[in-house]
Amino acid sequence: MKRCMVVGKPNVGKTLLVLSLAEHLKARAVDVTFIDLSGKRQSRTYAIAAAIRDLVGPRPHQTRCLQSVVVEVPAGKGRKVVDLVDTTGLTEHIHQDAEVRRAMAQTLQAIRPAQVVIHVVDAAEAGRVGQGPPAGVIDRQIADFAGSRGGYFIVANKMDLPDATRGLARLQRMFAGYTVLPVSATAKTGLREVKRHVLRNL
Ligand SMILES: Nc1nc2c(ncn2[C@@H]2O[C@H](COP(=O)(O)OP(=O)(O)O)[C@@H](O)[C@H]2O)c(=O)[nH]1
Ligand SMILES: [Mg+2]
Repeated sequence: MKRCMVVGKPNVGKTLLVLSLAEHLKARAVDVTFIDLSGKRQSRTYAIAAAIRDLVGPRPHQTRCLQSVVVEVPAGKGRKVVDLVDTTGLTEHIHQDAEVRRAMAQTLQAIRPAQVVIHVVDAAEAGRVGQGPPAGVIDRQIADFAGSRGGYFIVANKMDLPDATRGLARLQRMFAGYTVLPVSATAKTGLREVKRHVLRNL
């Protein structure tokens, strides 16, 4: 099965993007498999709305382990099965919580074998930061680490918020040479383009 990883800083909307994408692909329910740090798997079936309620939130590090959602993507006459993998937010500092540190290491290890890596950045935040860079050191590092091969692109999320348009332009300048797609996981805009980019790289 092809694997598509969704990575980025905490709170940028990775989990909501995965679930909105699953919904866009006409999944009515999602089987979420939680892969804990010892590699043990536990699955639960959610209606999309319930998954959003339980798994998305303003609290950073709500996602503590790899969460995998298997979706079928219409491709030509057939369908492709894709494992959408939601991950723990990456930060540049060494996190005080050992469980979060291990979850970050788990994320980094899973990036290499993935066919597609979606790097999510908060466009509204990028538009607000004044003179500073529109994205953090960790975003630069993710692009350097995952962007050197095919199948990598950036999602500028939260385009429904004020300042996001300016943020998008700044991100496109900072990440010149990479594809940067404007999306709102909340308003469900830009998802068709994301789907096309995922399919193109499978
Ligand atoms: N306005 C807005 N808020 C969003 C969007 N995507 C996510 N959020 C909010 O950002 C917060 C973090 O979302 P979540 O998916 O848990 O982020 P994660 O930590 O990257 O997985 C939640 O309060 C979401 O409702 C978006 O496109 N627009
Ligand atoms: Mg999350």
